Amino acid sequence: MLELYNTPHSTCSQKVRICLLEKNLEWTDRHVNLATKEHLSPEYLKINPNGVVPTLIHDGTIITDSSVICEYIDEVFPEPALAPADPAQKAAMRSWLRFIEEVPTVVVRVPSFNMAFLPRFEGLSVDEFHDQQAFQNYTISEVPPVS
Ligand SMILES: N[C@@H](CCC(=O)N[C@@H](CS)C(=O)NCC(=O)O)C(=O)O
Repeated sequence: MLELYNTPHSTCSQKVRICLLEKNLEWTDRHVNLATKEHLSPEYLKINPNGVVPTLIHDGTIITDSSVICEYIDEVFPEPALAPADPAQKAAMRSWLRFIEEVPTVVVRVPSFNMAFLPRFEGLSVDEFHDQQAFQNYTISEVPPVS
């Protein structure tokens, strides 16, 4: 069974959904609501201590990080192959994956944050801002260690 914890507008989630679609795989959509900070809940942090989407659970095995998930899916479900077999071409594919992670994903984070999250903080005092944030109801010791 494939379960994808993801968010519709998240580009990292979209990457994995495209991969699942290309493979014609059946998967269960586990919607994570970033607006209500579900990704920072103790339950979600147990499966992804980084507190980000997406996370794949395949028959109980947890895989995090969108590019790692895509490569995992491609290896476990080899047909149709998405990654090239040739090592040099595979290296080029990985360069593009890394470029996407390090350049456009990072660049889009600022306007995304400004549009999606900043309005929620407007007019809050520092104390109100702290009260509104995650981790307010549980201590850091409850966050599971990265294994
Ligand atoms: N390197 C990670 C990045 C994941 C990531 O940053 N996800 C974003 C959505 S695209 C997220 O969950 N953001 C929530 C937050 O930062 O609070 C991946 O590719 O899976």
